[in-house]
Amino acid sequence: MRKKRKILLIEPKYKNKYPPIGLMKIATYHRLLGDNITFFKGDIKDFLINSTLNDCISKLGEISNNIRWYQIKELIKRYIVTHNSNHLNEILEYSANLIKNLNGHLSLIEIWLKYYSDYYRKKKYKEDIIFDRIYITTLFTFYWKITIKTINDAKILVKKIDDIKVGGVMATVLPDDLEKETGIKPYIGLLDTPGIFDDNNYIIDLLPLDYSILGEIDYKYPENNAYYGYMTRGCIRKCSFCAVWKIEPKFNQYISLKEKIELTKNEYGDQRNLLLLDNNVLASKKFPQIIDEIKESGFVKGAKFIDPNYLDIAVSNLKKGNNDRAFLKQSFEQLQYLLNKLKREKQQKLYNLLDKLELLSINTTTKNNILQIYPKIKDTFEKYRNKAPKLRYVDFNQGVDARLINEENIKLLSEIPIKPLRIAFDSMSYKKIYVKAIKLAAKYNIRNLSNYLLYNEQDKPEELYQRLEINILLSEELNINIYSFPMKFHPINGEKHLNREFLGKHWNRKYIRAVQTILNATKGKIGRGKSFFYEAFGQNLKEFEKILLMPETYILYRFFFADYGYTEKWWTEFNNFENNDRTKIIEIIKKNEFKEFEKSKLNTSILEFIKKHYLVSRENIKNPKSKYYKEKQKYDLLKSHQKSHTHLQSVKGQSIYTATQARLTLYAYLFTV
Ligand code: B12
Ligand code: SF4
Repeated sequence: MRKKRKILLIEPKYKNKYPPIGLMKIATYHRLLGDNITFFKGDIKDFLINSTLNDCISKLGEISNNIRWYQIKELIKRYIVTHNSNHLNEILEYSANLIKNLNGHLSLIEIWLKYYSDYYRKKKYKEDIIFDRIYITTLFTFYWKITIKTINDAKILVKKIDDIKVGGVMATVLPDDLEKETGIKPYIGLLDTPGIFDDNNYIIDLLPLDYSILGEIDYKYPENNAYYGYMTRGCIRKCSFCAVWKIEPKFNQYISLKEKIELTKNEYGDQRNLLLLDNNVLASKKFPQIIDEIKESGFVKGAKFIDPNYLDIAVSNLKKGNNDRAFLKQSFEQLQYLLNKLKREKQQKLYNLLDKLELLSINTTTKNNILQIYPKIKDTFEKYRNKAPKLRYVDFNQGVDARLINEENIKLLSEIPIKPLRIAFDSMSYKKIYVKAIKLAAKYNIRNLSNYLLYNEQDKPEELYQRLEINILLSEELNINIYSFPMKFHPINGEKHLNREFLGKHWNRKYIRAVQTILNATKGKIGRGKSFFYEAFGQNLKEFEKILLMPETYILYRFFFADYGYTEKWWTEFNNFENNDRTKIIEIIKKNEFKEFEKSKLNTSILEFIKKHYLVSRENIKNPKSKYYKEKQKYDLLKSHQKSHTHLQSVKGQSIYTATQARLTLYAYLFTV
């Protein structure tokens, strides 16, 4: 029999919305081969300290099992990392108070604590923590630094560098740069041929996802209750700003999904939504089949989802020995859920049982004890688990191509619970096509749209305003909800492609900050609501430009600065400058560096103006000693009185959604920042 291999899957410590689908497929592949898999998201340093800490705690547990070592986990960790004798004494004191019969236990505890601290600090783990193979996924190119560091740090965890496999989006877009920095030749593109890593016939790209690995880590992906997949691959186009044609060069018209959904459902439980990452699904000639299969997989209009019994799923996987680490955690979380649901005596009874079986902390939870408690509580769990039905949605997350929308395919899309429908509006040159597409969607009663608006590429700032306004006006005219999702362009190669600092030729640092300041306050999207839009972005292009030039803090706390007269003073003073001076000021503003500009070439009135308005920072608003802080406190109080008054008015039925309310809504948004 082939030896079980130790496999480590790593996702670097960047923030991302979706789970690492590539690694989930690789996990399935190695599970099919019977290997041992560990998934980790984070820095290698954290990985090393956590595994040393866990080994240390289980050793201490062998010495004395009546101490809850996990309760002083942080203290033990601090000692391991620092070797500080104060921490050691604290742990020993804590232990002495709890061990009834000391009998040499304390010196054993001390020996092992010192051993693990030495082990970590002198990097002795180098000999022990060796994996047969490590897979590291990569995503956005602007996460370059953190990704390269993770790859280089992971080298101590393998015998030879060839045992590290790197792939995914960034690795495919920048393979040469990656090899230069790490000495590792990455895998380019998809794992869509057999025998890539071993001598067998599995095609990794076609395997179902292993959802269980997600339970091994604490990071919660914002989109975490969905089937993820592709029903097509690649794209028929080659837009200059896009990396898809490098990552998925062949356009694959149809990839079946139903069977994978069934498998996932049986192994890991039903998922609520369907999240499809297809780049250009409407380009597929098999689009009608795609829609049919989506429906057959349970995603018909009005379909409801009920959470499966997560405890049953966890226990059945524990019994099969599928990923104990993840399913122990899932069982523990479900028991905690039940404990919180129960009341009074029932709750106390369960508490006592959990206490007896050491199931009150994840660190003492064992498979045996879960399997022991399960028959005793399974009926109660079934009774109390959440069974509230929720609507299911389908999301073609990358959007559909407006140029390909027609009566037939939009009708088909309207037959599944699509929410939201995403149609990119990347340039004003597509205005006609875009408006036609939106009108078709509305005709087929698709009412929720969330549309990507690329900016900072070839576009001008005013075109962003115009596209936003078109969405606002269309929402009103067609009585639909179009969310606008402005997306800042990041190049995939050339200048500044490894960070997020690229500036489009018509853009500058200040304008980008201004747009982001408004967007941050609304969580990145602009919803329906004419008055709201005009308040936030200005009544017209002229006002929009004024907002772009406005000091950032004045944008952030818009109404406070306006109502206290600061904004007006800024604007009047700005306009009072001679043309020449105004040009100089605009140059400084666009660079958005108000502390570090060449002061020597400027007259005092310009310097005074910049200092007075552009050096007012968020800190000034938060600092109790500053005049802005005091004024703002008064202002907030006044506004909260006004707000309750407006609320009263609308309750009486005198107003539904007035401009004042729109202003207050924006005000509320802006103040949550
Ligand atoms: C889904 C998606 C998103 C999601 C989030 C993705 C996530 N994982 O969290 C959302 C919608 C939020 C998003 C946002 C953005 N995205 Co995006 N996104 C994508 C998309 C469609 C898929 C990325 C993904 O998750 N793939 C899942 C992969 C990893 O799974 P897979 O394909 O099955 O994996 C195969 C291979 O990759 C490989 N593989 C994968 N991992 C590994 C590991 C090893 C070891 C090996 C050997 C192989 C391997 O094998 C697998 C099996 O065949 C890609 C386009 C594309 N088609 O790839 C764009 C893409 C990655 N996004 C892109 C962009 C530009 C963005 C935005 C910057 C847009 C914007 N202007 O706001 C934002 C950035 C968000 C942020 N964090 O700031 C660009 C990347 C550009 C860049 N510079 O890196 C892409 C390439 C699209 C494009 N138009 O060019 N995005
Ligand atoms: S249509 Fe979309 S996916 Fe295709 S190349 Fe253009 S931007 Fe990329």
